[in-house]
Amino acid sequence: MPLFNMFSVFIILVIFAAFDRGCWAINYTFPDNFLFGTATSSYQIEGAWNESGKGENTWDWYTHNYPERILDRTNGDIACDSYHKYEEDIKLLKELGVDFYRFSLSWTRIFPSGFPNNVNYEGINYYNKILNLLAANNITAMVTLFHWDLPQRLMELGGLTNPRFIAFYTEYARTAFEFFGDRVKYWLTFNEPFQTCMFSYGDTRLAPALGMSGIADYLCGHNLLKAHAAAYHLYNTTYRSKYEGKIAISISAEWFEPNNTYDEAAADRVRQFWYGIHMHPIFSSEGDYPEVVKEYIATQSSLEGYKRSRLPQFTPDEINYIKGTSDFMGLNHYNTYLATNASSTSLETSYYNDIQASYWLSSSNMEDSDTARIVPWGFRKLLVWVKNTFNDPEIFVTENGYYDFGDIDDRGRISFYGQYLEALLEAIYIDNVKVIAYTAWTLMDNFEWNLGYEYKYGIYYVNFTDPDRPRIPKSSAYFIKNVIGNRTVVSYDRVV
Ligand code: GBH
Repeated sequence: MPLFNMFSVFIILVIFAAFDRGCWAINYTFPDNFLFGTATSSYQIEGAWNESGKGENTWDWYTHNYPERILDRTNGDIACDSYHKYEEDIKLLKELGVDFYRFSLSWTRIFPSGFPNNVNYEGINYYNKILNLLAANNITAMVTLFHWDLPQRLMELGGLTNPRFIAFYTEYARTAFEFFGDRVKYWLTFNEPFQTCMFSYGDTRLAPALGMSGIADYLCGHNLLKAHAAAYHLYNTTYRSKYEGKIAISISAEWFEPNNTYDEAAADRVRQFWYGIHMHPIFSSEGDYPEVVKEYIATQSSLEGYKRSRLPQFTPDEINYIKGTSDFMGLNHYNTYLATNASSTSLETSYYNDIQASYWLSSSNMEDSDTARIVPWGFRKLLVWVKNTFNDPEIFVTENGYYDFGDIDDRGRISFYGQYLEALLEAIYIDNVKVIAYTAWTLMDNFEWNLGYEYKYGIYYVNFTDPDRPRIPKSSAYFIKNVIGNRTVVSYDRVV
């Protein structure tokens, strides 16, 4: 039948055209209640580092005292100047059509010394203005309480390694709930325990760069989990009935793929050391650290001559106190690594020796590594792993993004977002993972920590040489806007 033949030819053409467009051919649509947003953090965008009563935090201190530790010797003194330009930022959000905006509070704007007395009302007022304007624009607020800018005075007391941190943090959280709770639908207690502890206290990559791997990182994580649970319980008992918000934690989880089939145990061990260590106490039904993490650290500690494990122990009460303290799982995801078993005989105390495995991005060439940096199947595998390992939690993707070096027509970023969103849809529809929201990191180019301003993750370009810090939409901003508007991943050439 000629009609039938024409139809077949048409279908084949459609399939070829789809593959030609980078395989975004599945055409799933996002579920009706699925949410889209973008994210930023206080130190990375606000600037105004010593204005209106704000106190010094670890990143002010670190960048001012050790400028050479930042790739381009810059800092967040001015950054995107969002302290003065928040109205413009909210216009961008409106333009994109996002459901929510994830941003963080600067602790020392609210308590300049870090200690929970003497609230700085100018700081409160700044966040009030943002929250009111978001509400006026129908944009839901998602607020991170702690995105790395710790009060410097608390750092001098040992920061997160001091158990007293828990009480100071809880009072800070209480103040935030009191002042802002009526307008915040989603709270995140901490951004990324792994980066917060392993990179800042273990390694020397992020402020305060203590470099006490295998000791300070575990102490930090231990207190972080308790502080998180304390804030959760406080919200749960005192504020939830009044404000009906949700409270959770954001955990960064890269995917670790075995390099060889026999490396599966090693790859899973790396997953457990990177994020299982912080997920398991909160999201598993038994609570506490993962067995494999406890076992490897204990063995290694004893070989190194320690009388007890370097990993602190939770009491049974603490295990119960921490278990179940997150209304959903906030997940930050960027890359996929390959992992292999690596038995180390070194007796040097280090987080990395404890793991007895090594891992790497499959290409180390930063300038030309899209095949290594765009690995959508790794994202999908991660989502499935989380579903299977932690009783199928609701997953709120709180960050996902891609850096380049500043193209306005940022096709690499579009390719990244397109493919990761497709993978996410496959996880929802094929693997039945409960993914409820997606957050693009980040709204605009900003201070990328130790990498300064050269590495850019924004979907809006910011001109940092212009004192006015103008924001310009990149191609990816149109792409994201289109995804949100159409609730499906629309191919690039139909967007720009
Ligand atoms: C997040 O950290 C942070 O929450 C956020 O503040 C930060 O701006 C964002 O990621 C981007 O870094 O492996 O060579 O491709 C997560 C740690 C470290 C993840 C750098 C992405 C990319 C480097 N990030 N990594 S590479």
